[in-house]
Amino acid sequence: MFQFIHAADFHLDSAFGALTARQAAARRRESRETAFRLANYVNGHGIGLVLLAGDLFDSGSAFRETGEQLAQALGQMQAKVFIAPGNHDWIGPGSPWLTVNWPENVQIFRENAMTAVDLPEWNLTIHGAAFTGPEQAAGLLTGFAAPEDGRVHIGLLHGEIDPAEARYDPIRREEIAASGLHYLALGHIHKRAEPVTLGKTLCAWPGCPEGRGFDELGEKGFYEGTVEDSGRVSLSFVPFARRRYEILEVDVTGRDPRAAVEAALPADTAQHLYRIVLTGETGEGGLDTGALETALADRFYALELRDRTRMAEDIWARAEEDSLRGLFLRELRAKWNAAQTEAERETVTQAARFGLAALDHRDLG
Ligand SMILES: [Mn+2]
Repeated sequence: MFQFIHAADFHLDSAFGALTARQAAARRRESRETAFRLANYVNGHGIGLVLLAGDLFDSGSAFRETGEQLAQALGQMQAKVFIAPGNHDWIGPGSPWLTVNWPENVQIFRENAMTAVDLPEWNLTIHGAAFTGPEQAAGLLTGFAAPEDGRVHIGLLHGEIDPAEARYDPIRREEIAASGLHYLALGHIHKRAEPVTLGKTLCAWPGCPEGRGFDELGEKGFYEGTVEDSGRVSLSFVPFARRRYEILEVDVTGRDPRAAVEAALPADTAQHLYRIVLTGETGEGGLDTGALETALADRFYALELRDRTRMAEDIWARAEEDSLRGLFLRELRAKWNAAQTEAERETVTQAARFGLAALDHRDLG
């Protein structure tokens, strides 16, 4: 019996475009630390085998320093480390997989076809292959079958199962079922998938260990697996992200917006990145999102407020007044009714707020 971890898609040196330059730099630094944290985990939990299923770098020409840091972190692992490069970190001229001096415990699959490495101490064979270009139209598992030799067989690949387009190592379910593998460790899909069993092969994507934007939400991490002598593999997910991206919708109708947000927040948000979408109805002044953001800022690592509120009905009710205000509101209400999209309605609502504020000589800030 032995234990392994299966991680993928570190995407080191990602741009983190949604953050300020200072925070983006900090996040890049933190993402490079992920591998060192992983080394601590591996050594602290007696993990002997580490499977990394590609896209560890965000591009084929990652900063040399980033490659060297990863090499250093992997070298600290008291484990055998296997890497199958993916579509972002494909093997080619200038690639860190070729230019960096990788430590002895690290083995990188460099061929564009399945090759095997035997690990007799565990009666185990690891099979893997590399992307050698940004796309891989031919499935790397096509035609593969592990020998029936009484050993445990594990596959390591970057790819997708039954995709609509054959661009990133298309793997067919039947091919997995026919592979004879006990476990197939996959990378590429950033959202963790529940493990599936096809034939006798268990396969899974761990997702990325850290979210990089509001399209990579929630808890992130890796899989930890146990392989019994029979070849039976059991998996559990280990949450590992230092920071999470979360989107929270808060209805502020009839409430103080700050109190409504604070009531909706879980206890531990200070390390995380939140987008809070404010919904419901507000008074005619609307929300002062700037002030609200300032008031809430120190509860988060980063906060983004989105105002999706609409003006309360009674504001529009005054459209019947025989006044400049009534005339103005009637015009806007007609536009609001004719609006085709939520965005257009929002624009009209904003116009009503600013217009009413101007008519009342109020300052909207
Ligand atoms: Mn990928």
